[in-house]
Amino acid sequence: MPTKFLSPAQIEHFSRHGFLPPVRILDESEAQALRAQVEQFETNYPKLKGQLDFKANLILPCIDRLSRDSRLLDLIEDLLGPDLLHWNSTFRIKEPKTRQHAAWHQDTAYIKLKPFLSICWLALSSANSKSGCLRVIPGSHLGPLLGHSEGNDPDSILSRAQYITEVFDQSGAVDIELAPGEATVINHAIIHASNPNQSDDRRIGLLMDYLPTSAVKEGPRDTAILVRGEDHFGHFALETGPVSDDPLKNVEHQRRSLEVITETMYEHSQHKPKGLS
Ligand SMILES: O=C(O)CCC(=O)C(=O)O
Repeated sequence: MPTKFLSPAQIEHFSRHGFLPPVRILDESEAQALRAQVEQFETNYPKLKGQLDFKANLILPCIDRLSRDSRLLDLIEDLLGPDLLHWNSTFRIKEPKTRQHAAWHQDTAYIKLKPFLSICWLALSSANSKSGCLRVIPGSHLGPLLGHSEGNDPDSILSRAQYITEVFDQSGAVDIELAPGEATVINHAIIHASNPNQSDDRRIGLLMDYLPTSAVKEGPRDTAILVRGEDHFGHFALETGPVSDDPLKNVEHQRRSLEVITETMYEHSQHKPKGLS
């Protein structure tokens, strides 16, 4: 089968190691323009920053458009096939010279989805060892799900301040350094983390979650957007993008999806999506 974006070697790397080596999705000026739009939102609506934590694509039309960008979808199609759902876009922002970080974890601890979620991690600023880029343990997506605990660390950028409670081999950890506009894709079972941002700039990552329409998620029916192809399964309730160009008008619409996520992902948790706080 001819591919649309990736070489067979890149696809093989993703299957074997659980992550894709850096690929360019946006050119640098597009990444800068997108960053400016996101920062304008933060300036205009400081109380709504939490809405970017889950389903940011339902709040910001620019993120909804990006999640449907044909460059991105060609890449994802090479990994997952032609019928694609976009489940969620999440911002992970670490301010300069802070202790904000993500402890080692596997997203499979809380996102019970088969076969797997492909998470595209797109850099909107420089993500490197100094600024605390994404770190992964190559091949760990093929290993077991390790024990996790939720925490309360205010410096954690993760939704539950979660961390792995078992000892595991970290010696093979790899930093995935990305320039603005570049991305990696990870399998959501991979062990990953990120260190504090020691640079002078913000580290802005946008995580976009994709799955094939055939994917099955445990628990009550969740929502997602059909971004390419057809859905012959109906496993997810199909939702539309933002209802308005005005982010304020989108908050109520987003709330309904966040309530579903609370039921499907936060059962027995002391946490809930920040957008509902
Ligand atoms: O962006 C990061 O540094 C890590 C984010 C992450 O691992 C997550 O949200 O699950």
